[in-house]
Order: sequence, then C-alpha cells, then structure tokens
Amino acid sequence: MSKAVVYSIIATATLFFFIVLSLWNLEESKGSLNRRFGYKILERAPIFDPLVTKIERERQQKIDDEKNNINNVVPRTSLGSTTSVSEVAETYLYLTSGGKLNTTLRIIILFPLLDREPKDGFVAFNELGSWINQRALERLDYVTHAELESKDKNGDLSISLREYLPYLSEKDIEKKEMGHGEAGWWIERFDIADSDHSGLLNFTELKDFLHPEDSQNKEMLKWMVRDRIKRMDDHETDGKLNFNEFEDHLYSTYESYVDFETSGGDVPSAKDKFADLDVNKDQLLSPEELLPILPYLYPGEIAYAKYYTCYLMNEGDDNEDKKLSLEEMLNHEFIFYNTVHADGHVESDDDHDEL
Ligand SMILES: *[C@@H]1O[C@H](CO)[C@@H](O)[C@H](O)[C@H]1NC(C)=O
Ligand SMILES: *[C@@H]1O[C@H](CO)[C@@H](O)[C@H](O)[C@H]1NC(C)=O
Ligand SMILES: [Ca+2]
Ligand SMILES: [Ca+2]
Ligand SMILES: [Ca+2]
Ligand SMILES: [Ca+2]
Repeated sequence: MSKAVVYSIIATATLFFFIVLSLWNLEESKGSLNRRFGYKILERAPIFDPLVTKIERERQQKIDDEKNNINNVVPRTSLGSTTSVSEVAETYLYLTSGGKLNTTLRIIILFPLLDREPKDGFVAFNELGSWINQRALERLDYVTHAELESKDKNGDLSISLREYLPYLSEKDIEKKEMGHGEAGWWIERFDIADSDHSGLLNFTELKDFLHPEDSQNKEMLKWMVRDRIKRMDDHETDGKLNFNEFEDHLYSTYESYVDFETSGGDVPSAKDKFADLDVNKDQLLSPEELLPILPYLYPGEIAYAKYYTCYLMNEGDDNEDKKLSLEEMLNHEFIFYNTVHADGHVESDDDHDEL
C-alpha cells in the first residue's frame, strides 16, 4: 500500500473516530461537577495520547502539502517529516478492524508510562498532572517551532521584527501607534519578549512572544496584564484596577476556575480576594499585584493542562481514593480521547485573539 493511501485511510479513520466521540460525548450525562465548564476546559486541553497528536499532525501536514501542491516525491523537510513508513505501520497496531484507534489498547500501553512515582499500580494526581503538563509543553514547543520555521527567512533560527511583521511600513514603525495590533503595540510586545535585547527573538523568546500567558518572563506576564487591563479599564486611569473594576471584569472568571479546580470548595469573596491581592493597600490592583491569579484570569496551555487534570481525575476516580487505577481509566476511556475537534483545530482562539 502506498504511503499516501495509508495516510488517507488514517485521516479518514481519525476524522470518523472524533466525530463519533463528539456525538457520544454530548449524550453522556453523569457526575457532579460543573459540566458545562468541563467542556470549556476540554476545548483547550492538551491531547492526552501522543499518538493522537502524531496522527493529527500527519493529517494536517498532508492537507498542507496538498494545498501547496507538493507531491510525495519531494522529500519533506518540514515538521511532520519524521514519521517513517514503519511508524505509520506501527500506528496500524493500534487500530481496530473498523479502522478506529483502539483506545483500550492505548490506555493499557500508556498506563505504566503515567504510573511512575511511585510505581504502585495507580496514577495519582501528580502523575497524571505531570503527564498532561508534558503534553502541553510539547505542544507549545511544536507551535513555536512551526512559527519559527515559517517566519525565519534568513535561517538564523531567530525572528526579527521585520520577519515577523513584513507588512509593516517604515512609516508605521516610526509612528509607533500603540493601539491593539498596531505597530507600536507589536514593537512593545516584541521588545519585552526579547529579554537579552538583541533585536532578535530566539526560540525561547519567540515562545514568550507568542504565548505571553505561558511565559516565565515576568515582564512578559506584566505586559499581558497591562494590555488586558487597558482594554477593560473603565476610566482610562493609570492601568490599575479599583474594586468595582475587579469585581465587574475579573472576579467571576476567577471564581469559576477556582470553583472548578476545588470541585465546589470554598472560593474567597470578591472583597476578600481583592484585599488579599492588594499588597500595598492602596485600594488598587496593579498588574504586578494581579500576577498571582493570572492562571485563573488568562489561562494558557499550562493552566489548561492543570484544569484538564482536575477534570479527568474528577470524572475517572470512581472510588474517590484520589488516584486512577487502570480499571478506572478503562471505564472512562472516552474522556481521555475527546479533546480534538473534528476539523483538526486543537485550540479555540478566545484567549489568543491578538495573534
Ligand atoms: C483492543 O485491544 C484490546 C487489547 O489488546 C483487545 O482485547 C480488543 O479486542 C481490541 N478491540 C478491538 C475493537 O479491536
Ligand atoms: C534565548 O535567549 C535567552 C536570553 O539570552 C536565553 O536565556 C535563552 O536560553 C535562549 N534560548 C535558546 C533556545 O537559545
Ligand atoms: Ca503511581
Ligand atoms: Ca533576543
Ligand atoms: Ca495595590
Ligand atoms: Ca480511584
């Protein structure tokens, strides 16, 4: 069988598989937690099984190749090309005779990889969490690599402002308009991501630039909060929030995530949380003071990984001993396999609107 045929069979099988799962999932109704919120988490959650990720990427690669009219005679040098025929054949081992991924078999194979510390026959919260987090980090790296590859025209493995925004004119750059998405706004974002001020974004810096909410660069995080505050600040004040602004714009988001994370545990009131965050007691929250609750306000991939972990644990842990046995995972195998949209998009874009 030719490689192309194999790809298209897998693609079709995968597509079918996800559509069936989506329908199946809509019909499912059990459990306690805020379910609607759970679905919101699922939309942004990392993909549990690296094999599914691989199949998805192969499929996307194939679509892109077809779009670009590249046929398979030309060796592919871009991302996805690492999959050899034998790996594709390997994928077949996990398909049922109906051409769907055998999720039972996959979970049996993955279980020992998750059950690591301690290796005790159970997957505890931290074990599940570190697995999912790894998937999120891997996805961040992947999309950053893809962006680097597509924008890096001179092949120096870093991105200049010009490479990133070739459409900006000298005049735009000179004028430095600071509105959202205008030249000055991009330049500021670029400069903050460029932590060594080299004028170029290397891989790490580009990742911060593209995903400020997942950044470890505190300046980047503060920039993001400043930017969001600017857009919600009712009085065009000094970029800080008073209590009413906090209550109106941020608190309910914070509340719903904490509620989700603690499965309906105690959530501090808006007043208490405000007082708690207002370290210098000036009755205003600065971007810096908001940093501690950032993962609740603007969750990135890493925050979603954590919420997804909570979701899976909550759904799967039938005997409520705070860990998953293989049996529990198999009883709930579908919850581990429904994070991919049928159209192959892995992200809903509400928090990435500026990109
Ligand atoms: C999936 O794999 C399991 C474990 O190898 C096997 O017992 C089962 O029959 C397979 N299911 C299907 C539908 O092929
Ligand atoms: C990119 O540059 C920053 C700042 O100099 C440095 O800390 C980081 O390690 C570099 N990353 C890579 C991938 O080279
Ligand atoms: Ca364990
Ligand atoms: Ca740099
Ligand atoms: Ca303050
Ligand atoms: Ca359990």
